[in-house]
Amino acid sequence: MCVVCGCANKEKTDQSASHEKELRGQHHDHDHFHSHSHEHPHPQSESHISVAASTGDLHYGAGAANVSVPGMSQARAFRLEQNVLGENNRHANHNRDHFVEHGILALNLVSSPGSGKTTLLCATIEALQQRASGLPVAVIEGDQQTSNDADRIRATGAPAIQINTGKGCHLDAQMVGDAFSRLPLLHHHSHHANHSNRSHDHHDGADTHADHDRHGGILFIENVGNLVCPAMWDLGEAAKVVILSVTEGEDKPLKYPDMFAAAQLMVLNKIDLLPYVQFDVARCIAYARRVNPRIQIVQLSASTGEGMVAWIDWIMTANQRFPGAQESAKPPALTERIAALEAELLVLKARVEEA
Ligand SMILES: Nc1nc2c(ncn2[C@@H]2O[C@H](COP(=O)(O)OP(=O)(O)OP(=O)(O)O)[C@@H](O)[C@H]2O)c(=O)[nH]1
Ligand SMILES: [Zn+2]
Ligand SMILES: [Zn+2]
Repeated sequence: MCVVCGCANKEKTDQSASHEKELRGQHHDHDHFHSHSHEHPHPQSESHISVAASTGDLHYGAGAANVSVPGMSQARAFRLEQNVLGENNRHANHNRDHFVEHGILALNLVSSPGSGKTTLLCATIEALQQRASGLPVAVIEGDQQTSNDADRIRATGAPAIQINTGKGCHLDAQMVGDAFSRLPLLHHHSHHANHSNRSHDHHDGADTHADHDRHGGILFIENVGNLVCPAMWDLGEAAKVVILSVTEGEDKPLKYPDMFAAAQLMVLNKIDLLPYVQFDVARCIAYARRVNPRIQIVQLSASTGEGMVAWIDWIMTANQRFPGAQESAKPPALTERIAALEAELLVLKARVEEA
């Protein structure tokens, strides 16, 4: 939860700093087992923390904000999160409109670090080149540091833009919009120059999407490896795909429910390792469905290629499942054929009018 991680915005940092100052002024003594003067508030006195009577287990997500921030009230944490996410959602809606206008299917790949997102993307791009050669595919790569993953993607021939988030633990919609405007293959405009200007608004009437090329394509967004925060950030994608590898344990959907609840598809990766690890596939699927009864599941190995066909099928038919991305994933041959038929129709109409 990013209000806590400190990646939310400057207001948060400033507020936290001032709260910390206030707290530092509140030295107080008390008489339980460590009776020294100290600087932290009593957890037990906070109404948003629930304590299990039998074990003493602490649950910090029991308040209105579902999260505890040192020095910040539940109401304030809740408000702050609403402000930050509200701003993000405005950018996300803009991205979504933009993707739809370009006929692009955008998929947001989320997982813990090392589940195999980049390996899967490289294998996916190669498989798509076989299945639908000519279908534009591009990647936005998110990591805290390095451009290693974008370099791996570019080696496949697909264009990629790396976003380094610094201390940030997730991609946000504005970052994705900025990166998308720099992706040449998916983003042909007759007004490219304007895209360097953040305040440029596609929807201000004078500058509509009418001059965009609607050639379709797929945009993969590899989020920062983090099974928690990216769940709450809408990037304008058609769907979130959560990747879980069999080395991580089958209980992850229950432990990190937000991510599995937000995803339309769970890719269970590294199934080539099943003989060597203790991992109950059926139980994992049951847990995922408990959190999200509608989640779809594909089992595969990005390394060996086993199960990849089902994943590619899912991508190629995704346009039917996500309204607004109808043009996406449509093979270019089909798009060209439709354009040719429309041109023929125009000629026929003109002839009829002449007669
Ligand atoms: N055995 C096996 N190893 C895999 C598979 N997919 C990925 N790996 C390995 O898992 C490790 C991590 O893979 P990456 O593709 O870098 O994972 P990632 O999710 O992109 O990692 P981050 O970007 O750091 O979050 C690498 O050593 C891969 O070779 C698979 O299907 N089977
Ligand atoms: Zn975070
Ligand atoms: Zn990666």
